[in-house]
Amino acid sequence: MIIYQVYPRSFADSNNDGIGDLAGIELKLPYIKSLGVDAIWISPFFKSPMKDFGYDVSDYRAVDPIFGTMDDFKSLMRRAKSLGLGVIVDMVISHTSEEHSWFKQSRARENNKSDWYLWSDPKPDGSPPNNWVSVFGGPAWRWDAERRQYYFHSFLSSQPDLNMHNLAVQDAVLAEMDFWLDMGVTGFRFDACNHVFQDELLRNNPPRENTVDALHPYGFQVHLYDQGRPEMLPFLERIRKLLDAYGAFSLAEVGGVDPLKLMGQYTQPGRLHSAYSFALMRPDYSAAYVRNVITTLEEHLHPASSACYAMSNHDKPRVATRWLQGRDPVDTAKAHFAMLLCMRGDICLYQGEELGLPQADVPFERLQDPFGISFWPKFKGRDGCRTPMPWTDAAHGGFSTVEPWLPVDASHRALNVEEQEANSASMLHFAREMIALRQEHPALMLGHIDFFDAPDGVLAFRRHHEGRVLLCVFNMDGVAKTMHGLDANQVVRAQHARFEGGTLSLGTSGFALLED
Ligand code: TEU
Ligand code: CA
Repeated sequence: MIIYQVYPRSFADSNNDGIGDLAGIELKLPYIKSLGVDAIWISPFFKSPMKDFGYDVSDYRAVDPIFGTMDDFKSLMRRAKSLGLGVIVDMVISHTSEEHSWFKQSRARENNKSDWYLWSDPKPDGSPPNNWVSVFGGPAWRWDAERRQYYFHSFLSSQPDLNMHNLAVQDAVLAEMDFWLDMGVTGFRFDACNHVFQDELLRNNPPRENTVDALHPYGFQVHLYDQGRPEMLPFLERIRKLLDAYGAFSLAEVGGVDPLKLMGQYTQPGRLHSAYSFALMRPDYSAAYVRNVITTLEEHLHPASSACYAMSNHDKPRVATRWLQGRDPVDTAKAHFAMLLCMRGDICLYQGEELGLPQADVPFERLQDPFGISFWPKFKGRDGCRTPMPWTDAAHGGFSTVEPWLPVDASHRALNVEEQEANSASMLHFAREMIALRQEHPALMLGHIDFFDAPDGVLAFRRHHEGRVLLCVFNMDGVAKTMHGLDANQVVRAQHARFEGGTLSLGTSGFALLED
């Protein structure tokens, strides 16, 4: 499947309040369909105090008024269905908002929900039960004056973690999924899967030796006990049984210590359909790095399974900036897009990736992301990839007439959809062409992948499917490259490339898909 991720706050604003909404998404469904993708995944639009912009859910069964109503969602679903687009919703099950009624009852030890969250007594000196720290900074334990205990939070202190060891909590979460499956959704993207379980004994994490690339204290310890726990596996099997009753799809988001290994475990038969990590969203850039990610992942996957690749999302700097390396922005964005569309399994595209949008520069005064506000300027947070979609050259990129919740970057206005539609050489036209090419070549989605030797800086692999072989070669270096003796006859698609008599010459950001 090719999945297009919509970040609802920033996609399209139907009522001009500066914040995107479900009715806005519905209006733009024909645009999404025109890209040729199979489904949309909408980041959380449920009731939420928005401390983490929807990833802090206070009611899984209600639409937050900022995004519209349940009728808006039903209408969006009907339109998507008539267009043949799937709708994947985001299930945030590692934690809720502190405003969720479950947490309020748990804090008050009501309704048998006392241990629905991870509560623990302080140490004799009053300090937290162990050394766990939160992803967003500071200790992962917060003292609750009402209950007179600490509770655990992987992310913000306003996002308490559910105690998934309790089967009643698992049942409750499965019931929330059932609610959406009943409404006919295509499936779920499961948020932060590596954070769903913690060690029941609350053992201390060991310190990490190498902390040079640590952004903040989260990187100073090995997260053996607060994430990536094996208890997740039987729970995934329970989830799968429910999904199968509806023929629904599932995609895990996996971060943490050894995400590629966890992805292999999570996608074993009987568990989830697919999983993606942040491996191609890191600043690391080289053909060798990408080859290593794919090879390692393939080694971890069950022979009957596949995973999902993504280069951008609402958490990481946009790929057009992150991997630019001083080259031509449009050519480079095209080469990376083509590379992504040649990966085995599922693909996630993030809104604006089809336009080649660079990371936006959001000034400190306009920052919204609490993660960025805490760590500025060492880490500027996630707002630079969350700014509104530029639809036209109008003020605020035609997103809304009022000032939107995050500013539209001048560089984004210049890359607006309307102008790219009018220019056949644009990134947008190229993106459509590449998506169509993948949909026409089952080898690209399903084919077995094997790498072959290439000059330094060149990523070269074959995709095999039903006796056909497709060669995919990408120059990821800043200088031209030549390869000899390639076993192919014709060029399927290429950029800055010449292929003659088995010899392939690739310029900067050059690539070629060749067939025998
Ligand atoms: O992000 C998950 C996330 O931040 C982790 O993968 C983390 O980086 C890693 O495990 C650290 O080792 C998701 C959402 O995409 C993000 O927007 C939310 O803020 C977060 O979960 C909390 O819900
Ligand atoms: Ca709105």
